[in-house]
Amino acid sequence: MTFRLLTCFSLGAAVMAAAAIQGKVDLIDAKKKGSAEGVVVWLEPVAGRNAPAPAKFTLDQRSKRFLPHVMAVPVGSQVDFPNHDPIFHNAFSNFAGQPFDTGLYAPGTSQKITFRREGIVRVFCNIHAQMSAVIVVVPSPYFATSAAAGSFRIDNVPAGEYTLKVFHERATEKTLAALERRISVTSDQDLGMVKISESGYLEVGHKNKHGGDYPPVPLENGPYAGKK
Ligand SMILES: [Cu+2]
Repeated sequence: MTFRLLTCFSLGAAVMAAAAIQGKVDLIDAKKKGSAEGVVVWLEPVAGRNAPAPAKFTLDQRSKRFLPHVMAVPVGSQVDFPNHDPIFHNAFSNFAGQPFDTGLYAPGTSQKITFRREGIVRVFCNIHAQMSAVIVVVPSPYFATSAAAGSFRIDNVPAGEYTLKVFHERATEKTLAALERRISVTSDQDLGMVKISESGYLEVGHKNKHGGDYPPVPLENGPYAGKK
């Protein structure tokens, strides 16, 4: 009997040690209603740090787009940027976060970058002004990216105290800072609706990697044309 009780207790503790934290983001005050996809939510332990468990990720270049547009990776992760188009592409960032530049690379080839610092990395292509992506480098293994309907779920979160943090591309830093809150994880938890205001967000253009303007017609038909 004692043995059985102990077994039950251990099992219960094991289940509680890996909780699922879920919720839904709701984008409000938007100038035009967009998809709720691509909001990154993560949990940072209040005391100490949990090793972020770096892994390999892929950010595709396809039809002159970066896919997915927003991606979260733990610190130390490697991101591959395969070029699936018949033209040259580039990937660079010169914003806060981690600056990098892959240089131009040919159709069917790939470049990879390892992100060693947490932060928001805004990624562009030096030839195509319309290509952009955001890599959110998080210092924690507990993160999720919202689906189109806004739902997110972070699995395998050990019991403990955490700070909940949120990144949304169309929210101001002030809005995002105000959304930070402390949560206690003891078992599976539904955070309910996380309302994120897009008020005050201004879309600003970006320069090419030299800090200059993009030419009105991409240079892809010139020296950067791929094999036809
Ligand atoms: Cu490009």
